Order: sequence, then structure tokens, then C-alpha cells
Amino acid sequence: MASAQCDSLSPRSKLYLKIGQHLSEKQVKNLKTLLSTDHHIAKGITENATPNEIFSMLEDDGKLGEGNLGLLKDLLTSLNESQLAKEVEDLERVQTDISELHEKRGFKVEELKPKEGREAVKGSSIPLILPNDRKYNASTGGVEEVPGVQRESLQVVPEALKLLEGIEEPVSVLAICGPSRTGKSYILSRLLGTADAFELGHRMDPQTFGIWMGTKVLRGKDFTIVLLDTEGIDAVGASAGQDASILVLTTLLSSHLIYNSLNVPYKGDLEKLQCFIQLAKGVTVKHGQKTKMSAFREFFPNFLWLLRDVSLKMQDKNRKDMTPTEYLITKVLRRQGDDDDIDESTSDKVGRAILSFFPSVECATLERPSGDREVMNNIAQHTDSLNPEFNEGVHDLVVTLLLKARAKRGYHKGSTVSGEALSIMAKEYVDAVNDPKAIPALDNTWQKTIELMQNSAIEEAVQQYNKRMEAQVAEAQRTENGKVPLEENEATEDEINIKRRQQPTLMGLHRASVKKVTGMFLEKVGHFGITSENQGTDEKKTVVDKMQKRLVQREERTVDYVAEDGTSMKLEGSVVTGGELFQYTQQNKELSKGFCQRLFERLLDQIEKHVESPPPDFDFQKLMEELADARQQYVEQARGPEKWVVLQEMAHKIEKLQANIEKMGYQDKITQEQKKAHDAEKKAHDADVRAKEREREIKDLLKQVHDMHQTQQQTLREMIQQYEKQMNKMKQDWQERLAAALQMIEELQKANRAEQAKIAREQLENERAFMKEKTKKMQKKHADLNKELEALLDRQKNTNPPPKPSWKEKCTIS
Ligand SMILES: Nc1nc2c(ncn2[C@@H]2O[C@H](COP(=O)(O)OP(=O)(O)OP(=O)(O)O)[C@@H](O)[C@H]2O)c(=O)[nH]1
Ligand SMILES: [Mg+2]
Repeated sequence: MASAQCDSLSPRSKLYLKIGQHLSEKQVKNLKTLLSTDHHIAKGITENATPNEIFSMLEDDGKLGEGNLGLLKDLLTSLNESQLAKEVEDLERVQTDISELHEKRGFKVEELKPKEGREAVKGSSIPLILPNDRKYNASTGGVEEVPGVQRESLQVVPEALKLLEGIEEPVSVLAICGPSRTGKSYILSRLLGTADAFELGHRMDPQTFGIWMGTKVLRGKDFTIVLLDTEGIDAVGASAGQDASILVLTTLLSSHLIYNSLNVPYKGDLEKLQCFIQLAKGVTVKHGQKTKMSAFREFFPNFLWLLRDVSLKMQDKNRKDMTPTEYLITKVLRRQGDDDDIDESTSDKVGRAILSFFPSVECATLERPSGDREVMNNIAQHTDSLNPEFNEGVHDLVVTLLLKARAKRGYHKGSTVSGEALSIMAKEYVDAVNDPKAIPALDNTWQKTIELMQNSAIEEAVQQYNKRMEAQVAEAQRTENGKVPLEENEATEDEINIKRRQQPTLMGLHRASVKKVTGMFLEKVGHFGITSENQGTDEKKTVVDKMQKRLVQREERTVDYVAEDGTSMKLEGSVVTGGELFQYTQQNKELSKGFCQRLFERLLDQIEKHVESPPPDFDFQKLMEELADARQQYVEQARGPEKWVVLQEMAHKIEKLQANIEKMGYQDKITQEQKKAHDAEKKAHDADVRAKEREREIKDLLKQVHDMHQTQQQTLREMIQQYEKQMNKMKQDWQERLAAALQMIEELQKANRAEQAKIAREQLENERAFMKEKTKKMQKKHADLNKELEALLDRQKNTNPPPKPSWKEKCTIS
């Protein structure tokens, strides 16, 4: 196997390979016998399988897996391979220990799955952002140098963005940065419960370039933790400006930033961290405006300085023990000496920048993993041979980070960032960092992100609507002999009396589809923070309106109707003029027109034959009876919105028939008076039919206005329901979080970890205050929504129907 491919394998897969290569032919045979005797796999199935294939089968059956290697250990012991059995046990312990911690805090390691139809990515990490002199090779999962290209800019890796897009829920982003070759990738891997999820280097040259993302995440109840590994600040080939760009991007994308370095830092060491001062120049909160250092706090991640290889206790000048955080803040970051000294050194500036930018600054330490060079060089394979204090420190770190993890907040208060939003933000920020004339602005980027997400949610809603409509319309139109047009609106009382098969109406299907799609849409947009208190329901309503406008556009129109006698009629009403629904109404009209024309012609065909070669007893009276009968049949069988239009269009055919009768001498069979009386009767009848048609049209239009009001009310009601759901969920989540945090504080106190207990308590108090405020705001919004609904109901009650022209009055018959 090529080494690049081998490198991207998980430690478990590597161990399977190693076992396979190590076992002799005889041992493999015994392995198969053991498996069949204990009924794990039937012998016939394993006959020609390699050990690696057998392990895959056991994984597929759930008999082997992460933290579940007991069977393999037993098998190896039975084969007298005690060394390999120990390696299996070690790996299982590492994975089990950390995964138990995850589980206790409600998290589970999960592999990110690409969206449907997309290829899975190779390896346990993938570059998210790369310098332009490197390129991602999707088939190997590795990164290659681009020959002859100088590093000048950064670029996003589409495959990684696609993975992120698949995370619809809020994300918490844990990123690590710091000098090269200080064990950043290693510690990040340990947080996931493995040892080499992120590529480690064992040479002096830097291993990680750009910003990498773990393809495994920690999936929690309320958010998913995504891990980002970054290239070392001072990596070979990167200039100071490029270091600053990587730091800017890491800071903007994360919600918890770990700065990782070796040994205890001293004030003077800050000199090298000028990129933190650059942060203020490299980012702005509001587009085009200079931002005060302290204004970043609201949006920047929590900051944890992780000191590696530290075993000494930290003490103040009176030899009193200090916590690492106290040490970092008072001895390293805070300005020392005389405050009146106007010369601020570079170290002072860096310290001030770190303390001002980040909402919380803490410090943690880890001891040196091992003194053995061999172990250090292959640290991923030696988790259990490491200094126990180091491993304990790793556990403490995992607990602290999980306890503090929060969903990344968006620009607006109360909003959160989903994986999908993060992928858009990554691209926007990279574009701004690359452009020498631009600096990333938080407000602009957030606005753009929300717009893009709203648009994509709208597109998805439109697709869903069309999928539903196409399927339902086809189903409703289907008959044994083909397809029939649908009525647009529900039948009027008159029409119900006509025996017509009761079918769903086009508008009925449309309303049901809009209702379903709106529910799904509201659920979706709720995730990306437009439910925030600041924007609240107004924006939500606007975006729902925008989506519904894509589905149907109506216009209050004065519609022209031309009566048969040439009289023009004007009608006020709400008419479907566009949106996706329009195509269905148009198609249905076409279908109705064809269907009714064919029906009419079929009914008239027989009568025409009678006129052309009249049977012996055929007279004018008979003709009129046949015509009346044909009309009755037409009224019963015609369907769809064009049925009366077709009837009107066909009227001249009937006139032609009558003229033919005159020519053929039937005229003398009836008296002039009879004809006159009959004509008058017919015209009166036609006028009556037309009047009914027009009245029905007015009713349809009134109904459409009514429907529009109903949809608005329905949307509001759904928003109220969703708001209530959110409030209840928030209340329940808070109760659970509160209980968990109290239990955690108690545990920390019991374990004599007063410092961590204090931090946890403070955090709990902050959150309690925030929740109180948020609940108040949400209750107000809820009340506002209810008021709005009441107002809408009142408005509808007081709305008079549009003036209804009297067709009989206007439609005079000459
Ligand atoms: N001294 C020391 N070395 C460590 C520690 N953890 C890991 N290492 C070693 O540091 C080397 C580099 O580890 P990585 O995790 O790749 O370090 P990195 O900071 O990601 O390196 P770059 O990506 O190249 O910047 C490996 O040989 C590890 O064995 C530690 O806590 N202390
Ligand atoms: Mg690295």
C-alpha cells in the first residue's frame, strides 16, 4: 500500500493491517477456525478472505469497532500473539477512555457524511484552507506542492466546504494555533479520542499547511463541535503577513481558540506574537469603520493558552502557588511596572491585544509526554507508554473544553452559526483576506451569509413544492383512460348539484403544498439565526413572504371580460399572475381547453350529421331538443377552468347549424312567431347561463382573496407554534444544562478543583442572566406575534368583499 494511503488510515485500520502482515498462514487458518467455532463468521465465508477482509466483516457486523476490540484481543491471545493483543488493548483503552468522557458530556464522535450523491472524503482530516502553492488531491486525501508557484494567497478547498455544508445544526469550532512543531495536531487528535486524526510530523519541517478540519466531529444535543488544526505560526515559506492571515481566519472561524506553545512563556516571549496586534488591523466589526479593540470581545472566541512540557508549579514573588491562568494574566499578559510610563513595548501591546480581544483568557498546562526519544518520535503509537500525568492532563483538558464548548454565535445577538453558514463565512473571509484593498468585516460577512442561506433555503423550498405539486397533480388527473383537467377552485353549490366526480382542486393541492413547504422552511431558517431577538419575526416574515412569492404571485387586477354581445365587463380581484403555481394553472388551462373542445365536438358531431342528412322525422323542434340535450351533457362532463370559455367559443358553431337548417327549408315548418318566441327564450337562457358564469367567476376571485388571508393567518399561527416550541425547548435545555452544570461544579469541588469550579460557577451565573433576559424577550415577541394575528383576524372581519357587478344588469342582450 502506498504510504500516503497508509498515512490516511485510522490507527485501528493500521493495526488490522499490521496484524494481517504479521500472522503466519497457519495462524490465519486457526483464526478462521476460532471464528467459526464461536459462531462469529461461518467458515465458508472466510475461506478465501485475508485477515484484513475478515476484520472488515467483523466491523460490518458490529463485532469490532472503535472502543470495541475485545474480540480481537481474545483471538490474538488464543493465537499466542500477546504483544499484538497488548497493542489492541492499548488502542481500545485510549479510544474508550476519551469516548467515555465524550459520552458523559453528551457528545459522540461521528464521521461527517458528504451530502447525498457526493463522494466520501479520504482520511480523518481534510484541508479547509490552503496556501496557493499547495493543492488537495481528493483521490489520495493528501496535499501536493504546486511546482513553480510562490505562496501569495489562500484558497478554500471545495470538498471540505461541502462536508461543512452537510452540518445543518449549529457548530462550535475549536481551533488550535501556535508555533510549528509543538504538538498541535497531536493534541487535537487526542481530543477526538484518537492519536492521529490530524497528520503529525516527525521531521523538523512543518507538517500542517493552511487550516485543516477533522472529518470526525463531536456531535452533541444542541451543537456539533468541529476541530480546526492550523499551520504553525512561523512555518517555513510563510511570511509574517501570511501568519497574520492564518491567525485572522482561525480567529474569525472559531468559537474557542487554543494557542499552543512549549514551556512557560515570559513577558519577552510575546515580542514574537505581533500577529495578535495585527488582528486589530486585519478585521473590522462594521464594514468601513475602525473598531475599538474591546469591541471585538463580543464576537471573538474564548482564548486558551496551552503550555506544553510544563511540570513546574507556578508561584508568585512570595512563593505562593498561582494557577496557570493567574500566572499568564498577571505575569505575562498584563503590563508590568509603572502605568505612567508612556512607552508601550511590543510585548505590552501583544498582552493588551490578547486581553482586550478575547472574551475570556485562560491557561492550561500539560507535562512532557515522554522523555524517550523513540516514544516521542512515534507518539501516536505509544499512547499508553506516555507519562501518566500527561494522559491525565489530556483528560482534564477534554473535560474543560467540553464544559466550555458553546455554539458559535453569529453577528446578531442570539444567532448561531450552522456548518452551512460556516462554509459560506470561510469563503467570504478568505476572499477578503486575499484582497489587499479589503479587510474582513463581521457585519457584512454575516449579512451575506444569511442572504445566501436564505436563498438556498428558498430554492430548496421551491424544489420541494414542485416535487409535491407534480406528484399530486399527476395523481389527481389520472383516470383509467388518460388524464382529465382539474377544477381550479372548489365547486360552488350549483356545481355540486351537477354529478361530477369529486376531485381535489388545483388550488387545494397548492394550499396543502404551501402549508407543508412553509413548515419545513420555517424549521430550516430557524437554524441560521434569523430568529434572533434583534431581527426577530419581522425578518422571518419577510423571508417567508419572499419564499411564498416564489410559489405564487397574485395581483389585484381589474380583469376584462368581453361578453358575447361585445359588452366589456370589468372585475376587481386577486389573480394568479406568476410564481411556480402559474405553470400548473397554465398547463391545467391548456388541458381543460383541449378536453372541453373534444367533448363539445363529440357531442355536436351526431347533431351535425342529422342536419346534413336529416332522418325522416327530423324537424326544428327535434334539433332544438338535441341541442339542449347536448348542452346538458356538456355541462355535466366538461371540466376545468376553460369549460365556459369553450362553450362560448363554440356558440358560433351552433349558429351555423341553425343557418343550415334555414337553407335546407326547415324554416317553413315553423311559423315566424314560433321562431321569434324561441329566439327570445334562447337568448334569455344564454344570458342567464352567462350571468351564472360571471357570478361564479366573482366567487372564485373572492375565494382567492379569502385564501390569501387564510395563508397569512396559517403562516402566523405556525410561527407562533414554532416560537412556543423554541421557548419550551430552550426552557427544557436550560433545565438540563443547569442540572448538568451543577453536578459538574459539585464533582469539581469534590475533586478539589476549586479554580475550575469557580470558573464553571461564574459561567453558569452569566448564562442564567442571559437566559433570563432571553426568555423575557422571547415572551414579548410571542405576545407581539399573537397581537399581529389578532389584528389580521380583525382586519379580515372588517374587510368588505370587493364590489360585485351585477352581470344581469350590465350584460344587456341586444
Ligand atoms: N515536546 C513535545 N513534543 C510533542 C508534544 N506532543 C507531540 N509532540 C511531538 O511533536 C512533533 C510534532 O507533532 P505535531 O502534532 O505534528 O506538531 P504540530 O505543532 O502540529 O506541527 P506543525 O503542524 O508542523 O506545526 C511530533 O514528533 C510529536 O511527537 C508535547 O507535548 N511536547
Ligand atoms: Mg500540525
